[in-house]
Amino acid sequence: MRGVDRVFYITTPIYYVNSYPHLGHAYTTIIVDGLARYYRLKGYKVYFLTGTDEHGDKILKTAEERGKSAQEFVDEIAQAFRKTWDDLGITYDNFIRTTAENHKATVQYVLQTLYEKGEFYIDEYEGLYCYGCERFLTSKELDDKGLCKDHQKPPVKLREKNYFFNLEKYRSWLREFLLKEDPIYPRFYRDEVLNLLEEPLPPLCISRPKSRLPWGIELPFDSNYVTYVWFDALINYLSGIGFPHNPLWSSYWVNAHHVIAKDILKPHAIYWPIMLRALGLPPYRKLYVHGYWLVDSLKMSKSLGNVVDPLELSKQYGRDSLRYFLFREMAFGYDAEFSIDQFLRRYNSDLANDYGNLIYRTFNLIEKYFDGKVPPYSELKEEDYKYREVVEEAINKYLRLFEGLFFHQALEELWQAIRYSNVYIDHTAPWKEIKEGRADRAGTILRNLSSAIKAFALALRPILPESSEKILEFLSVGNVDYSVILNWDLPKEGASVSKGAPLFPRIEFREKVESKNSQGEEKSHMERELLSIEEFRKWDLRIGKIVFAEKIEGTDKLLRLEVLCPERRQIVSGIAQYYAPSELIGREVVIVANLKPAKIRGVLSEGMLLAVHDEKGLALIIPERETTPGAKIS
Ligand code: ME8
Repeated sequence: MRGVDRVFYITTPIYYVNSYPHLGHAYTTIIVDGLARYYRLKGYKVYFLTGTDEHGDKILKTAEERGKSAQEFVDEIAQAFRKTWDDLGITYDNFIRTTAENHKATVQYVLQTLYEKGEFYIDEYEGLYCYGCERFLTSKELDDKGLCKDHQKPPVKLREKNYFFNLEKYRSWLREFLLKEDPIYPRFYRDEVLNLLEEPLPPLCISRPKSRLPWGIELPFDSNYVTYVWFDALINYLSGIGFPHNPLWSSYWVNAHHVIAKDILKPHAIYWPIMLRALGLPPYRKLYVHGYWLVDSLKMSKSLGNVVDPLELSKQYGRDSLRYFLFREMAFGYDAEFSIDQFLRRYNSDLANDYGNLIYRTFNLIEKYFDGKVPPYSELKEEDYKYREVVEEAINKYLRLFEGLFFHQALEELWQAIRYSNVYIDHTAPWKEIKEGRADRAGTILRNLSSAIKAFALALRPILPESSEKILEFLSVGNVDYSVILNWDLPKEGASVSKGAPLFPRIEFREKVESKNSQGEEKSHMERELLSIEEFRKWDLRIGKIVFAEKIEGTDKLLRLEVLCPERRQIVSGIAQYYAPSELIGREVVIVANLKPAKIRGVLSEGMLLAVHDEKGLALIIPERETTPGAKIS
């Protein structure tokens, strides 16, 4: 492999210090942390940069409002960001602040170099200036009332002499770079930028008169001006690795990756590559762009006052639970909705029910029947090989998908194998083997499971670092990397196993349930049709365990399910738009067991699954803990 491929440089945006960190900031930082951990596990030399953006008018104004000096104010909030990342266990290598001397020196070096190359010109310009955006706006950036679309405030007419950077000169190069190198992911964001590049690029005003805005980095060639906050901020990606004087910078820069949300696509996809090109430096390798976290369909942001505090969530439910939710719930590139109910639902179903249970059951059986030592393998049976195949396929898919930033799909694949593990343990029933005197058979099953659990824990180390570490410790596996992920001889025979405390105890919570009539008013008992207990008793409701699921060809709503109840029966269910077949295997659901069999699209259906349907979509009814297939519900 070439040298460049063994280093991995990754950055978050540097966040404005006009407010405290919220879940949106934490998302980007946690995703970058996950990627940094992943590449470290693959043996790369990783450099992870984050930090704070501390200049500009907005920050000066906020400091004044709080009765503080600008420096005092930025010190305080920068410290809050750093503390949040430390408390969340973020493994950054450097925290850059734009008010630090080394950053200022790099910005001035870049400004001077570009000035000497003749990239800037001075001009008198009259335009509409938005103090929120801290720049002149074009007519396209105003709404029909003449307000700034982002800030919903009228821009101010300003006439000023300033320095400008001719971006248009680089437009055709940028188009070619975006098309040839394909650096922006997901690709629809690249296409959005290509669309902007259809028209000439207006010059970028890179200065602000000091008389109007003193809080910035002085232009080295004209002390009457400071530089534009974005020009200053983007350069953090170079100053953070020691550009230009520390020779290390170039070894990292060759494999640079930036992660941002879509709000700051334009400066990263247009200004930044052009600045690098003008400097004579290669552009970044990849720009990864994610969507917004929304609350009740609105972007989570300080100005809307709908922010969620990531530290509170992690204190209450654990850092790993927060990380799991963020990786699992957002399809990278698209918006996702945050709600505490969904957070807890995800936690209970995936972490407490599927993963936590599997670990606890397996380790408990080893403690109980094998004296807490990994048992030896005896002869492996067909079902054991089949199980290994399912695990190997899921792990390979997971790693591929993770690397491509398809995090939610990666986790879905892995969970398919985790759920299947619970089916494997149920079917092979090692406790029964023990009781019937076949301890060697039980040992083989439990060793197979322990090795799969090691693979899951290792695979999940970038996402669930703390619990993975604990699980590997419980298995006496130690600090291993991805090279042993599918080694079925690890953990070693005879190694100690302890079950420890449950890693993800279930959290009881009450979901908000609405019961309203068509006028939106609460329904009274009288308005509802009432059933007698005899009528209710006619319903044969039972627990069914889904052991097979597939889409019915030629339909987009229907799935064919095979359910243990306790006998195996076939059910056709209209839930294909809400659940992938792989998500369902191993799940326990509630079924109506005494419905007359019927044919749906020619396929026999012997029962019905119960589910709720609300404004968020459809959710299956599942028992609160693992139960027995066929158990009656009353
Ligand atoms: O733009 N959903 O800083 P900023 C998801 N200083 N991510 C969100 C989010 C949300 N609701 N809200 C914020 C700046 N973010 C500049 C950047 S970089 C050279 C300069 C995250 O404090 C997301 O990463 O406004 C977004 O791009 C960033 O915070 C904006 O942070």
